[in-house]
Amino acid sequence: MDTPANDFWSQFKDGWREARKQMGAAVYAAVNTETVRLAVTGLSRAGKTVFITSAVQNLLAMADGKGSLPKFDDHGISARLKKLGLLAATEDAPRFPFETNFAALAAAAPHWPPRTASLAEVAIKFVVRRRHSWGMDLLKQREITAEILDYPGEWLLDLPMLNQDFAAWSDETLKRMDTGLRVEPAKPFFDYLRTIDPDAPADGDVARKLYDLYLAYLFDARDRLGLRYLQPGGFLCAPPWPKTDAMIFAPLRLAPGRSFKPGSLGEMFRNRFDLYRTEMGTRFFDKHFRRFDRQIVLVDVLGALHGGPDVFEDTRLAVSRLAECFAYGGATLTNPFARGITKVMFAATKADHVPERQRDALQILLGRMAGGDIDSIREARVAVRTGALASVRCTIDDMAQVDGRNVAVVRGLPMGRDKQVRFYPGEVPLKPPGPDFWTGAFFELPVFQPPKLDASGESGVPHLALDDALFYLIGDRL
Ligand SMILES: Nc1nc2c(ncn2[C@@H]2O[C@H](COP(=O)(O)OP(=O)(O)OP(=O)(O)O)[C@@H](O)[C@H]2O)c(=O)[nH]1
Ligand SMILES: [Mg+2]
Repeated sequence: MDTPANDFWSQFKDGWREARKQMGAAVYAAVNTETVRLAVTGLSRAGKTVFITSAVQNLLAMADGKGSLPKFDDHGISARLKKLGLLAATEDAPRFPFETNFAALAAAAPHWPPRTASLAEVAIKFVVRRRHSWGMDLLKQREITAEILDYPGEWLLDLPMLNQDFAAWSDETLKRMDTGLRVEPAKPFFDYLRTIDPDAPADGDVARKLYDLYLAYLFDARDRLGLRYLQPGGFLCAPPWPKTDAMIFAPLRLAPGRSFKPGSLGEMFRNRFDLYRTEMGTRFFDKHFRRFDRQIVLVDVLGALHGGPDVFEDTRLAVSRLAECFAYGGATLTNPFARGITKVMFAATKADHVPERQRDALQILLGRMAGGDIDSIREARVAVRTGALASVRCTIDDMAQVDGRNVAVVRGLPMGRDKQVRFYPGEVPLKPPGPDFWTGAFFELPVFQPPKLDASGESGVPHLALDDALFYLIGDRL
């Protein structure tokens, strides 16, 4: 019979059951869930998007027992993996278009995913059986979420700008524009700049013309000459905020230590530069980069060798400036890498362009390009290593006769051709090369077609040492 006392008692029991359930869920979450955040860093065209696409597909295939990431099998991770899946987008960033990127690689006519135009994130949830559960149900399994961010490589080079004022940035930028390969595309900008007085009253038309000429130089240097150290990155690839007139500025020639007249062009550009830095700092680096605890810095070392001495030096400078940011992160207030990074890996990408013997050379060369910077990162007690990898292996190793000698080459299908060819890419130097190197044999670097993939993705994507990199970066958390 229902009495008020019985009623009270059953409500109390329901409430208690619900509270226990919630407490259990909270304890489970506290003990068994964690997140590892991996930043895939690299200049434009370094191979970030392809790396993430191949990593995700190979993790999915590994979870299906396809042995696509042997290092994870060797360390028993695949055997302990109970479930792996992609999570929906969060409100922080749009979801990485993994399915579309993979569909491009696995199409009947395989092609590469397009340049990245804005940021996107993919989160992968792993459910793994614990090694030891000490007989407790609560400790049987853990859930680890790996968050990976993709973004246009151009933005990355705004990082060194965060610590510079307008005068220092202008000075450095104009000096760089006045040397080597840059001189020629920068000429129209310099010709106009010479006619400008930074102290003259701000004039919208002059500002716009300077900006347009500077922008034309940036695009020409990137697209025709393959240069990479180009700032601000948000000029080459729209930044993550609505574009306004405040983004119209360019470097100016300034006498050291001099301040601008109020209302002058110089003052206007300085204010806009400061606003740009603040926006890039808060909307991209602070919001997205600060949260990362693992970093992989992808470097197209072969592309840099192929591009010649200026492109190589450009890449070396960029690697070194980025490495500085990891090493001295704690010292600078505005540094987005200041917090929490515990592991960094520098990896030379597209290693399938060279035969096996040369892949070690590629890794050594990259280590020497970063040089002392890697030591400083270590001194800052961050684990760091180098590697050479191909996210999508498009070639196989072969032999060919070059100048009457038998040499190791790679064989693959260049994009748009119908027959495979053998490629002898030249010798990868073990350290940043001197002038003699550049007068020698041309270092070839064709764009290979991705291999035919099974469109369901079940068997994963062939790669070189992608498992080493992923295992180093997140294996310990699994
Ligand atoms: N052969 C080969 N080519 C690769 C590999 N990874 C990348 N590439 C080539 O490099 C190009 C650039 O790769 P992406 O992953 O789009 O580069 P990204 O760093 O995302 O470039 P942005 O989006 O412009 O910043 C691809 O279109 C391929 O031509 C690889 O593992 N092997
Ligand atoms: Mg990309």
